[in-house]
Amino acid sequence: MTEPAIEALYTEDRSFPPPDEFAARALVNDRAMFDEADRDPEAFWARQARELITWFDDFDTVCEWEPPFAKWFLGGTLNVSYNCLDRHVEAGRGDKVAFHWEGEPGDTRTITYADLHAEVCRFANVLRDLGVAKGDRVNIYMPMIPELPVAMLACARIGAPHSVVFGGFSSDALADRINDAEAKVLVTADGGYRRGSAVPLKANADVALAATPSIDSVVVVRRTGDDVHMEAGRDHWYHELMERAAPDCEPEHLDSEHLLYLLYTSGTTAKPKGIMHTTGGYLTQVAFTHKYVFDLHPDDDVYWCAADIGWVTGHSYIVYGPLANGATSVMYEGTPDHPGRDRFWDIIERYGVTILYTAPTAIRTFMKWGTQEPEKHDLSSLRLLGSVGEPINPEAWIWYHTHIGGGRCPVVDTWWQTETGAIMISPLPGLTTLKPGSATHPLPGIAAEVVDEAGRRVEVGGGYLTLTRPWPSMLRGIYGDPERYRQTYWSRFEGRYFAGDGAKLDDDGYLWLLGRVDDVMNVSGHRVSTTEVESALVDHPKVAESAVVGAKDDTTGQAIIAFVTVKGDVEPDVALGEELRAHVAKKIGPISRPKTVIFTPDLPKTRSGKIMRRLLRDVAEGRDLGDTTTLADEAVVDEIRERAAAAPRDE
Ligand code: 7RM
Repeated sequence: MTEPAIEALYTEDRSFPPPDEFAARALVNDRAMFDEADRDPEAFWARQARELITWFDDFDTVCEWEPPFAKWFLGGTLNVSYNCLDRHVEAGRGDKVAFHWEGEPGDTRTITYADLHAEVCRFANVLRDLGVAKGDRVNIYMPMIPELPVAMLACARIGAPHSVVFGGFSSDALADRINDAEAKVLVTADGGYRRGSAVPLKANADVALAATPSIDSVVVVRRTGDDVHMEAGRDHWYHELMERAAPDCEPEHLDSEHLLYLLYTSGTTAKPKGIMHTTGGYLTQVAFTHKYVFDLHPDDDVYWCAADIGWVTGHSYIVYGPLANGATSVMYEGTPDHPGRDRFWDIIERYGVTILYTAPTAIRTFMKWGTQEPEKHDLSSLRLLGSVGEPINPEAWIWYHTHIGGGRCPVVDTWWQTETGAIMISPLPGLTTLKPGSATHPLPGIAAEVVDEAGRRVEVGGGYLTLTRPWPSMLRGIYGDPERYRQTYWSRFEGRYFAGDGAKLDDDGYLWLLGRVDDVMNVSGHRVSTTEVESALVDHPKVAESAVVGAKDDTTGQAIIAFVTVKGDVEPDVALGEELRAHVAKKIGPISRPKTVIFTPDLPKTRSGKIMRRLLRDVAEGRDLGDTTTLADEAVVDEIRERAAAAPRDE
């Protein structure tokens, strides 16, 4: 027997079949779609592409695969903005609400498909008037206001790839991304609201613009009304340009492989990678997954994806998927704790949200805040819950299911990446029996396998998660660097896309994501996943959230250091630390017992909410902090460092 790449230690026995009433109404409640896709995956995707998308010209080739480069639906032409807007208006659904938008201060706007269509056509003309032609890149640096999807869809309409940079990023990050894309126009706003104050986006952009020679024009949306510098000849107010623009704009007929957007993923140290997504395959898979994973009934559902559009989750599941499917969505500008910690539950009650899609980091924060917050509101409109971004620990899953879903809503744990473009591994809520903490199975048409160090398939147990077949919404490359694309994703295992994540298969063939393989700990020769130890900690009734790291240790190679955040009313002390160490040993075995437990009010996270274990490893090993540019809140780390210095150690 060779040592497993990652050990499988945690067992979870609870399971949840789809409730009868849910299954009865669900779009998918039998295996026909899986059978069809197994028989002929390309024919399956071709059917989805023709059913879900309107093509100007039908395609003649489903997939051209010259590893590692794929092209989908060749010969086909289409327009994403036509699919998201015109065809719904033409079908008489112009009055249907596309977005119930809510600003953080409490201002609201109701935007129908007809409204959105009109605004997008005008803004597409604005961009053309500024000299943007098909193929030119447009950068977008905006708060979560309706003009953000308008700008994206206007780009899509004229075939100008967009590059959205999350509004929380710094001037430097913005400048790097503008320069890599050589964008011609920047669309931004004076500012946006976050946790009660205005974020000065235009002022940040001005700093970036000093070092971005490709930018000819800047369009500024007035959101906060704060004074901003406007550079004569370069900067223009959105509302002034819109007033002068022509109202009608024919959508470009674009090849299926036309570049739709770039989205930069920040590697921890290296230069950000411009992930390329194209038109036909991307739209097909986001529409497909949005419809079937969320069991969308567009006439009844009010759908809310509580991510930021600056991340891929927002691109695929706030903008392109829901609009392609003609859904009614909620879009919210701000944070979940403004003005109170019940803002999400208040929004759900007021709009009658039926489907909620959010991240484990948010769920664990809600756990920390306590059940009294959701209990203030009527959440009975909810019928389905989703999770994305990190592994969801079984206890967080149960909390979400019980306290938000009232025990009646299936929870779909959806695994995917910026690079995959759309959901890859997920339950189908009317069919799949759920296990809390498992993303369950690859979707129809998707092929995933767990392999060992040598790339041999693992049937049961832990290893590396790989994808073995091209999929329609896969990244087409890294902008300007095909070699880095090959190297990063296709070189570790021959003929396989390697995602960087560990995973295990249980006895029933369910997939469990185990976190990034870079974070796997080596304790006395045992390869222990961070996720499993964290799940064992979160299993304790007093724990809300935890992050564990392996720190160098003379005896065991690495020792497990646990950073723990407790629930709202708990006072952590030395005895609780001991209790937690014992709890982990009992739950998943003595090898995984943390050497030290450090209590901390918060954990360091990226701006999209993922725990930054790398920083905690630096703290645990007493090093200077590495790169903190993607850290959401710098003060958190100082606080943790002080607590780490004071924590009792088990030598
Ligand atoms: C959508 C998104 C991708 C990384 C991915 C994983 C982690 C995302 C899950 C998950 C376990 C999940 N794109 N991840 N979803 N891990 N279960 N359901 O997050 O590019 O920003 O991140 O996120 O490590 O590789 S992303």
